[in-house]
Amino acid sequence: MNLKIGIVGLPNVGKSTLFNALTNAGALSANYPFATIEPNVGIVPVPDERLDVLAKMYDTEKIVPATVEFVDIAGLVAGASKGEGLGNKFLAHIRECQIICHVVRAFEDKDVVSYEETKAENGAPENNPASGDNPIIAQAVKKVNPKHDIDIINTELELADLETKEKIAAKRKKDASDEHVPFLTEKPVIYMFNVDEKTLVDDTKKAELRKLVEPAQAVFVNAKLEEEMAGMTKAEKMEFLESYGVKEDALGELVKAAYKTLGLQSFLTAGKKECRAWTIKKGATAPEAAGTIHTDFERGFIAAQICNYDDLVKLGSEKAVKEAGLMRTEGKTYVMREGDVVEFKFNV
Ligand SMILES: Nc1nc2c(ncn2[C@@H]2O[C@H](COP(=O)(O)OP(=O)(O)OP(=O)(O)O)[C@@H](O)[C@H]2O)c(=O)[nH]1
Ligand SMILES: [Mg+2]
Repeated sequence: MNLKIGIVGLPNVGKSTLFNALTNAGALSANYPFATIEPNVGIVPVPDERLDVLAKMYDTEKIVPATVEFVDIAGLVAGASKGEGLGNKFLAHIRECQIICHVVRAFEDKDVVSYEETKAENGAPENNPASGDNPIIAQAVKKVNPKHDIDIINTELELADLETKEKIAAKRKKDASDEHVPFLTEKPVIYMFNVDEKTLVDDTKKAELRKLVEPAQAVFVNAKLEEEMAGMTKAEKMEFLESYGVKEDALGELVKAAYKTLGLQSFLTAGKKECRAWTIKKGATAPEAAGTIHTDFERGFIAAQICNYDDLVKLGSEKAVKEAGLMRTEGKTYVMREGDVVEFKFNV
């Protein structure tokens, strides 16, 4: 099972800058709304230092991390479902994701225009409260306004689902077959606030933003800083971030939040040939975990030989773990735990 995260948000909030930083893929990020037209897709390894430790211990030839896939689409605007902006056709790419990362601009930079701001300046279409018709409102939307921005996107996601429901209803009249439709509003959301350096370490301000989206999880990043780290080694990145008082990069933060929101955990396999991390649901049983490696492993499951990663590292080898009586043989009903290092016995 691989994690797939869809990035949504208003135009020019830093989605592509972030996508680039997350994937180092070099997607076009530019200071004009709708810089992104086609969706960008990038697959990156889930950071997991345990794999390096295991690889050393087992003198492993290959490390295979779990992966996470990011989808960056064009910015949505108020009225997207009616074709405003680039419309919402790119949302289809988000339907296949397990989770939505909603990027919200919370950084101040008068040089970076917000879409609502351009619209206000150009005079705006009717029925738009954030319009230039009213100078006071136009003034107000020029200020960074996360709550307002979040509401716009959430409304567009709801409208997109309504549209889908109508389409299904129309189709059902002809064809009764029940199809599973992954509605956008049913997907869990993580809010990623793109903040400036100051806010990054301002706990009061962060608490305020967090409150806007509770009970959803909020993460705070500075897309600009993340972008500057492209090409740095992990150690250099951490040193750079620490100089800003930050302990984790955007990828780490987001993946952690996604695992938590989706109730995921990982288990590890280790050997001479490869060390690998696998993603499973919390509460998955040993045969289900085996099934993520190969369906035959699940069908022919006999037992799992399991030790805890921390024990393994403390004692230094599998042999030592066995001698200490900490290697367990678990059966079909065993519920997997985070950090289990596993070898499956199966029969096909
Ligand atoms: N000051 C500052 N500028 C940023 C930050 N993040 C992004 N920008 C700038 O904002 C502009 C827009 O960034 P993009 O990443 O292209 O925005 P987007 O959300 O992908 O926009 P669309 O694809 O048009 O929807 C670029 O000029 C970025 O350099 C940030 O954290 N701080
Ligand atoms: Mg973009």
